[in-house]
Amino acid sequence: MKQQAWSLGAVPISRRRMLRGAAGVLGVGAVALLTGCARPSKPELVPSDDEVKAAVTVWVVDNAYEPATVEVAAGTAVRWVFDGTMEHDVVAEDGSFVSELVTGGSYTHLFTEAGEFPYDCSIHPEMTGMVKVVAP
Ligand SMILES: [Cu+2]
Repeated sequence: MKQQAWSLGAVPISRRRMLRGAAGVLGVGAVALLTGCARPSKPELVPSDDEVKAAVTVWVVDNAYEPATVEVAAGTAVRWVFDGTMEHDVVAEDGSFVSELVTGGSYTHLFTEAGEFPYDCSIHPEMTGMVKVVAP
């Protein structure tokens, strides 16, 4: 008898806790969605220069660019070949070359001006690379 009174009283409290817990989980999800949408990091896609023969190939694997640093002469192209099992992309810090997120295929960019062009993968911050373009 005594125990039943306790459990009757306890049910609404635990139910309230469960609701609050669910609201908390939903809140975290909403924040994650918002940050996902609000993330300004990925600039507009830049079409691949598929018709240009590349001077250098960079392999995009899980989770690295190999080699991470390449040097080419101005007027030549770099081709990235996607060879990982996960999606990756190539995003120049200055937005001058930006590929789609893909698991295969390739992306080519023709470098016309000398300079240093750091880039990374939009979903794997640990994936960083550098294209050094020197005067021909
Ligand atoms: Cu990646």
